Amino acid sequence: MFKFVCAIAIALLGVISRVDAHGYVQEITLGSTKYTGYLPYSDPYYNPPPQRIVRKIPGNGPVEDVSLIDLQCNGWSAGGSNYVGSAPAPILGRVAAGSQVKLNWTLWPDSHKGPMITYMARAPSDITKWNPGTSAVFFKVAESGKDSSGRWAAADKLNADNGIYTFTIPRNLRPGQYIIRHEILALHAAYTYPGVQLYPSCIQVEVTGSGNAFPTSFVSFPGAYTPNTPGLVFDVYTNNGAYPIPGPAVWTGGN
Ligand SMILES: *[C@@H]1O[C@H](CO)[C@@H](O)[C@H](O)[C@H]1NC(C)=O
Ligand SMILES: [Cu+2]
Repeated sequence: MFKFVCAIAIALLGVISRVDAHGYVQEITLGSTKYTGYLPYSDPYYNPPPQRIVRKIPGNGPVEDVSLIDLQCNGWSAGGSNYVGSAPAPILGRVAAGSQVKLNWTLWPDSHKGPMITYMARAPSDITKWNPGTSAVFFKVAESGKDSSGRWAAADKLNADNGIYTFTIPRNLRPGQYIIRHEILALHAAYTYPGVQLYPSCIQVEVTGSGNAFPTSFVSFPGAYTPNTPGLVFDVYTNNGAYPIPGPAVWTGGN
């Protein structure tokens, strides 16, 4: 159904700029512990709502304006009083530096090709009360774009891995409370800007360990991307060349 609907949407591109569908992270595995993600179509209907380690998202749709605060942790500025972008989640997960994090995405449409990018930001104090605003606090810890045989992180590799994306918390990262800001950029309409669809979300974790490494340069969300950032405009249908993944270089100091 998803694929069918999206195929139609693609066929109509140029007529329709806002297409359907999409997704979000429904489950997080930190080391060997599983956490349910924030489920936008059921969590809000429980009283009390289930406590999640993921900041609220309004649904499975994209952020398309990179100047909005929505780009930080997903959100919905247009929702007025329903605005949920970056509101802290009540709890946090626990993960040892150097261990793997697995993010389980809902079924991702094959047509929605693009990179998968992961940032972290260290909370200065209690993460359940921290909102980074427009401060430059994020550093990139992982990225995956298009490989030399033309396979994209999303959806080619993601779907080959049963919807599971994996990255590693830098081994020597200083312990503390961190936001993991993870996103897919879907490029099926990104031959011009606006067009790119960004699907960010923020997971709250306590990183444990005894490392003492920390990056020295940071970006903000919004701020890290502009309409002119390489990789935000890219024609996936005709451009067989290399894809420049948006944002700063991956910080490798912890590895
Ligand atoms: C991803 O999460 C869903 C929902 O919890 C679950 O049904 C599915 O088995 C998970 N996928 C994998 C590969 O673990
Ligand atoms: Cu779609």
